[in-house]
Amino acid sequence: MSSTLWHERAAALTIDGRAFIGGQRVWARSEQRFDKLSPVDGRHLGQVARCDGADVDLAVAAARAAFEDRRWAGKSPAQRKRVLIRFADLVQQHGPELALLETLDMGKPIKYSQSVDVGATANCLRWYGEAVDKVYDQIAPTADASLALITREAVGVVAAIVPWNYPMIMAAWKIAPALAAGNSVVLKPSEKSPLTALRLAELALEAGIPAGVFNVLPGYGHEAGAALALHMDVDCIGFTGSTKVGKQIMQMAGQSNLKRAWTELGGKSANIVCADCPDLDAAVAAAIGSIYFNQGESCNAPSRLFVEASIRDRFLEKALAMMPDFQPGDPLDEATVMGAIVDATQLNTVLGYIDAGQADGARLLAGGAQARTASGGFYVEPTLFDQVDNGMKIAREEIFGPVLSVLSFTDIHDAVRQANATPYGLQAAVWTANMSKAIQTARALRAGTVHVNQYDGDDITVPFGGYKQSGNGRDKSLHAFDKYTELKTTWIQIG
Ligand code: TXE
Repeated sequence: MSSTLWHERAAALTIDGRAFIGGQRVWARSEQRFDKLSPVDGRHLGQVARCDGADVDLAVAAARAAFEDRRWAGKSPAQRKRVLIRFADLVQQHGPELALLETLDMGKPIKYSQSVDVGATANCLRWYGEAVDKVYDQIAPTADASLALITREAVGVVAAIVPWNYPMIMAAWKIAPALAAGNSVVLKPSEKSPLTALRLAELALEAGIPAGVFNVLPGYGHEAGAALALHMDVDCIGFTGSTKVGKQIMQMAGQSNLKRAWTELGGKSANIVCADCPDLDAAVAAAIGSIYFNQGESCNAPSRLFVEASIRDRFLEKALAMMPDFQPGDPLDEATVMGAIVDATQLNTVLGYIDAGQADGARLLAGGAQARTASGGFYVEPTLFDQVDNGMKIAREEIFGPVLSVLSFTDIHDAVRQANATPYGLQAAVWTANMSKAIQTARALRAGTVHVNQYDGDDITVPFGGYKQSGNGRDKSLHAFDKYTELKTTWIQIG
């Protein structure tokens, strides 16, 4: 579709910013609303309900009532499967509308909203639907006179708090396994990107998920988010966001009802390219493509690039040749690969880090400034720093923007030591043709996912999550069911 057509569709959009509680669209009890502006060009998209503790009470009560009367939990796994697959089909059918909402709401290119975000969301819902009637319970190997059944049961009311970088996908990673397992869910999207979550709730109802089972509360973190994390009747919370707020979530879980708390947090992932890398062009393309994808607003972005000193010049030459491909453009143009930064606050954060990199003595090789477009909005040039030291602020802290730091090394053990010298542990990569070096390095890297000779391996079948302060628990794969189910042992005397 041409960018003119996308712009026409955008102009014709009407936004419904009301919350979704008990199957109904409602404004916040307080009547408070906030304005949602688009980072694409600053346009006013509409008003959104500013939910707080009173709305959280209503949504949790609706979710609890739905769980207790077993209108969803009581359905057979095969019935829940059929509904989730219908939900996935509806997401796909409404793909262009959802993609447009996602792009206008948080700025990513329409090309990726359609191919990545809509596709991965539908796939995630379908996969957990397909999976749930293939998971068996167990019988423990106890003595003859008794039978001990080990069964999985839904936890109950699950709160999901998600960020703005992949609003639909992050929601799907939580709600798909939670709903498949029979839980009721209250989802709080980020205040920076609440629109697709609200549409997902309508599509879920249309697919046959009963009213009350899936509720969506837009609002601020310190209001709706904190009220959910502190709620005494929420059994489990699944959170993706910053490490700072992740720590608060764990504290709030502990200070309230010790709800199960699962966190997927920040990263400062290391990408190590050795001189014996089997395909330098592929390594350059992956390093550059992965850091600038989604404007760098990805928790697993390989933001620290360690290049072996003997190939550094060649690597940088090839990397710089790729930079023009990543210049930001109109997110509603399907040719654009780098869109807008989510809002003015994040833009200033990214620009602040670029200033810090220069002040600390890193060498700015490309970008380094805000990119101005005719339409306004928030854009940053793809930025590349060389001669970065692992102790510099840009190498230590998660920037969440299109900024790559290049560090060099001469000894793989030193590269691994530096790669691990971070509080984060989400992802890492090593490029080498020497398989024993690759495996030894992969073992030594303290990260939830390690790539060898690639960076973008991703599939719903593999767990996603971090070591250390990148969080606990895992999204995706069958392992996600561990977060949203309780194990029950039932002893039966058979004498
Ligand atoms: O995240 P927050 P923000 C990192 C990234 C980014 C920084 C800030 O470095 O620059 O975090 O982003 C809700 N109680 N990541 O401010 O604040 C909030 O409303 C309960 C990494 O957007 O962590 C939103 O729904 N909830 C990350 C969600 O938490 C609270 C993705 C995430 O917001 C809350 C996003 C509170 N007190 C940001 N405060 C990743 N790893 O993918 C906020 N929230």
